[in-house]
Amino acid sequence: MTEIIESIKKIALEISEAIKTKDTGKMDTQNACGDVQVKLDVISDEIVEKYLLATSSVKEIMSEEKEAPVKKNEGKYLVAYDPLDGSSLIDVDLSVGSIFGIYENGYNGEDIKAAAYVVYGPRVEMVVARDVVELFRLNEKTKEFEFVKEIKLDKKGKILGPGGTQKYWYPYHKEMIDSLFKEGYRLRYSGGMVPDLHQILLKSGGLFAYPGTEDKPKGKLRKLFEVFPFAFVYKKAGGFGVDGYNDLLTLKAEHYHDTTPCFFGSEYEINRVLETYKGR
Ligand code: P6P
Repeated sequence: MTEIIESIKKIALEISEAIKTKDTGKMDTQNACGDVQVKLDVISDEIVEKYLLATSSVKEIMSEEKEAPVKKNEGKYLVAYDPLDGSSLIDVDLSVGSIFGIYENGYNGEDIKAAAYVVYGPRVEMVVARDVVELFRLNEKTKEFEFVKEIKLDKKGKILGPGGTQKYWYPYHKEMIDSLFKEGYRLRYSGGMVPDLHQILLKSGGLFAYPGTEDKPKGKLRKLFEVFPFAFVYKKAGGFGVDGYNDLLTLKAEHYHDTTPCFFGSEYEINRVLETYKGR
């Protein structure tokens, strides 16, 4: 596992350099999820593949950008990753990220054994979740990731990231979001899952919601590459990740690019979600 984390540090260094120097333009292609690709999506995916396939403990890699996994004849772990999540935000200079789920024997929620993500923002930061959740920050001079602190969520927070197209929210979901704002929650939503969830972790609490909607009943965010890794991080940080009804890590992936409604946050906010969705 340590070997994979060390490879992710090298990946993060190379992607952060690419973001600063490479063309942020769009391709005329779509990825396996149907998202329009930017050139940096392809470049980042190539960087991840290079390092993970050279990591002996990695048996298979599955990219959000691809239809199928790349398999090896050695190794123990399966790594599902989103090489550059929120890449469409790069050309407006907002923070983006890379997300890694480290699995064993399969890609269901129960199979995830560790998770990591990288935020490419004013600073490059990396969070690694194994038994605990650790924050690292890139020292731009030494090019080393330095340990900063362990991340723990409080039982309640103050910020709220309400994703999804509001026009298509179910009425009971809208009522819940409105009631939280009436309680004084502050709107914190950039459209980048990685910085949005990183902010709630570093502010020690709150709620991020990407619900099922009338136009997308199964939500938008992908189980293997986005949802299960962050559900693992939040759980290890003392928070919760649910689909409105159940712990996200009890879910199965019906196919590589399966999606689910998802809510990540502290105890108070997640209890509100479960109360709202109960019986719906
Ligand atoms: P919307 C980025 O495209 C992404 O996959 C996540 O990073 C982000 O949380 C979500 O989509 C934003 O979606 O519908 O608000 O643009």
